[in-house]
Amino acid sequence: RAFNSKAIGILGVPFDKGAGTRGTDKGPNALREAGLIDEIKHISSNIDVKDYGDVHYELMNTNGRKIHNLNDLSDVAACNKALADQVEKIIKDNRMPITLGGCHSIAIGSISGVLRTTTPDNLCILWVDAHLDLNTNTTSPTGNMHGMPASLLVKELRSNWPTIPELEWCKADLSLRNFCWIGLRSIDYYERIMMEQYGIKYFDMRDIDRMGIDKVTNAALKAINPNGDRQLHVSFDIDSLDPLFANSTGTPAGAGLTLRECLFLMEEVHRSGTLSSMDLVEVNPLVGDVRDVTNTLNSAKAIVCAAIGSNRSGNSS
Ligand code: 5AB
Ligand code: MN
Ligand code: MN
Ligand code: MN
Repeated sequence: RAFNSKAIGILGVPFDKGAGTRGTDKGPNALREAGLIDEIKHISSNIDVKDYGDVHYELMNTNGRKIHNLNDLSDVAACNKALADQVEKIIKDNRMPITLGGCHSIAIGSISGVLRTTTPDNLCILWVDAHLDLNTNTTSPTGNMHGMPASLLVKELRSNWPTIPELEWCKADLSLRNFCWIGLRSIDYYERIMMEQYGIKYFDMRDIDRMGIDKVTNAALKAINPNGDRQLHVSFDIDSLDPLFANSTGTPAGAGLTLRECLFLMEEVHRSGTLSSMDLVEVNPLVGDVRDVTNTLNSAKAIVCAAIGSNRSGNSS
């Protein structure tokens, strides 16, 4: 398997219905208009990037049975189903998929697509976020599905979910043991209980204060990929950053990661040689003023570029 492929596939997911705030559907085009694709091309001469455009979806023909506390379930389910097909296709084209959100509910389709090309044991997930995103419809205080993607992807929580006909296609059965979170600082009551119950691996902002980002990064990668033989998916929520660097997002949380910490993290991810797919989510160009939006887009572009080889020490090829 080719890790750290120089061939990249960019996929826009203009979708905001998993969030309580409108506007993440404007994320992909804002990133393109800010020059993301050109910046990727400039990282090195042997990078090959293809823009697959945006995911489109049509609502499924279901009887529309309402399920408790899942806002806009039909849209979330249909969008993610179409997204999973596209991600699978990009990987079969021998490219590394990078999905541009979109709200974080799109990790359901993105990771499901990856799982059609590998086994659950072979895949590990680094979830960079202020939030845990591990709610179910019974624990969520909001019903917003961008706070639930991780729990729909893991087998340990399968029995906590009702049968959801529109998500029947989502067969992801990753283990929570293959997940590690970085950047946490806003955790719901029931999420905290689940963290303890399942012994979830994480490095929250307190850990980063104590250990520093270097030790945290390497401990996180080691925790989910001890022998370095698994492929890595990074699900990067822009709200992991401090609002100073990424204010244009719907659920900001103060006292977060600096851009420098995030660049270091993603440079290390690249150096690990294990990155095989990535999401960059929750950029919302409708939040804040022009300066906030520019700032947020610049941070997002730098994070994507660092993940695929842009290095602050310089690039020589
Ligand atoms: B994001 C909250 N935990 O479930 C919930 O931005 C916020 O993808 C979720 O991390 C934030 O609604 C979801 C209160
Ligand atoms: Mn978040
Ligand atoms: Mn998130
Ligand atoms: Mn958010």
